[in-house]
Amino acid sequence: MQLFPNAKFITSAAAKSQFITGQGKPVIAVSGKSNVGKSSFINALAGQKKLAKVSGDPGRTRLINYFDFGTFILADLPGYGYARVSKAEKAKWSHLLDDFFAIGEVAHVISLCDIRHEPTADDKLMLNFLYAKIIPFTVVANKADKLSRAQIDKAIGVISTAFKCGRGDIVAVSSKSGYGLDKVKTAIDAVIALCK
Ligand SMILES: Nc1nc2c(ncn2[C@@H]2O[C@H](COP(=O)(O)OP(=O)(O)OP(=O)(O)O)[C@@H](O)[C@H]2O)c(=O)[nH]1
Ligand SMILES: [Mg+2]
Repeated sequence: MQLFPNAKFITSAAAKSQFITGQGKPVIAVSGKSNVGKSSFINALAGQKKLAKVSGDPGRTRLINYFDFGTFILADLPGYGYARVSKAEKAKWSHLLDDFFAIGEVAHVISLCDIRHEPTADDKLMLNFLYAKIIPFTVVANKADKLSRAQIDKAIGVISTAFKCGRGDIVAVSSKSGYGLDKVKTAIDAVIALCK
């Protein structure tokens, strides 16, 4: 299933000067800790296997990768919270992200977390950052294929408590099976409609 057909890779950005601006399309960023499945999620939305690089090796996406999704630009942000990354690398990440959000062209953030685990301190920091910057976001709880329906329901409760948001602000998905991705499309379409 291709929820967003014909998505294309545009470019990778390692610094402010390489950010994509002025495209006349809203930018939707995908954030989340390393290995949570950001790249897999992007591939699942696009219905393509190799659009974004998926890896069992956490911390692989170090750059901001931009994709043209037709009606919007999707930015795959480098994952945070990977313990084996040096202090210098972490500082680089946080400067890159500060610059990225300071440009002010981010319409919405899809904040991915792992449905099986309580949100980490870094997940909470990320959401607090978005609250502080007044950047609207949707929480997407990935890897739902690992849980039963009842466990999914319980996990959404845990995540909403941790993030101090409503259950309705969280979408449970599986980038592997496609579960819940239709709801993400609905949320994205609403963002795009608001930007028009
Ligand atoms: N079971 C299951 N595994 C998943 C799902 N999504 C991703 N994975 C697996 O999780 C691992 C990490 O996936 P990636 O998509 O590379 O994660 P990422 O967040 O882009 O990782 P970084 O780029 O390193 O930050 C891979 O082994 C994927 O196959 C899912 O919905 N279900
Ligand atoms: Mg990735």
